[in-house]
Amino acid sequence: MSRELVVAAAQMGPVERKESVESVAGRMVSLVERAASRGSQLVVFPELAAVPFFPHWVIDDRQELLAYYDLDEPVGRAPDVFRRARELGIAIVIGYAERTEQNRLFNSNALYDKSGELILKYRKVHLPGFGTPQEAEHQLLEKRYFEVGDLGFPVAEWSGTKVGLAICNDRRWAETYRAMALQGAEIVCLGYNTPVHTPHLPEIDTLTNFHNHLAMQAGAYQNSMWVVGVAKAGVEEGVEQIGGSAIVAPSGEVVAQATSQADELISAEIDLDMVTRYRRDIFNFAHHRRPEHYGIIAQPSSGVVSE
Ligand code: CDT
Repeated sequence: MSRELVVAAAQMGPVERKESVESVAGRMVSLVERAASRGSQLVVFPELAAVPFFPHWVIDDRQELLAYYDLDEPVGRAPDVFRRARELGIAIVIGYAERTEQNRLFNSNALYDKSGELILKYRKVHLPGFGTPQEAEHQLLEKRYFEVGDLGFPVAEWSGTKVGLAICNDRRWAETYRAMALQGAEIVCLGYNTPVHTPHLPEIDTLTNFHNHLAMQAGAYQNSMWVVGVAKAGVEEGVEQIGGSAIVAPSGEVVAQATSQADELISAEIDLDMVTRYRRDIFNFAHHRRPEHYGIIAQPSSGVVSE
């Protein structure tokens, strides 16, 4: 029996501070409906989907900051999105800022099945940027506003497959995909907010889109998995972010790609047996991997030779 699914990536345009919660939720409902009309079983939203990417600026007032976080789960901020997804029988992945009962703060991603049950939560491990404000055109204060995720890279069974979650900067790190592939994940869903301009390394500005796809395509190919990568794109609070949302096959090929920097739904029929075929052959971990020969250093340095 072939194992095929239709998955959708719900790219979002900017979410400005002045936009109402109802307006953002309305845009998301429309994307859920478009995904369902294409027969999708899963729709994936970006990192911090329903709020502006607030690590791009300094917030000193604690109440102002906490307004961007959801207690444990993102359902309360946009209940209509979850209600519509349940009505249409579609699973949903959504990135959000998580505040726990103990006031711990994480950049999180969650997978809900078609009945609305939470089946997987992930907390971002690779937080980019700084813990203190920098002299720069815009900030990247994830280390100030979030703790490093404490859940590892968990994987959940869903709809006859195994799914893992990641968030934005995680996609640049080889370990992200490998940790989930070794647990049998066949699909990795991730959202991102990626500025076109990197203040302290402007030489990569022209490469931002290339690096986005390079990272996801390499992760997919080297681990024989499907990757669904979803942007929050366009100019948000003065920061221009890339689009380029993509669905990537285990071959490393991009099978669907967004072309705008606005709300846009892309989808693809994905063959999960492609994962099996690649993992039985070229990427048969049990037969070909040799971790005992990698000489992994217990306390890695920055990797910069002069330090
Ligand atoms: N949100 C997030 O993780 N953004 C980072 C910016 C890094 S700047 C090169 C990203 O990896 O896209």
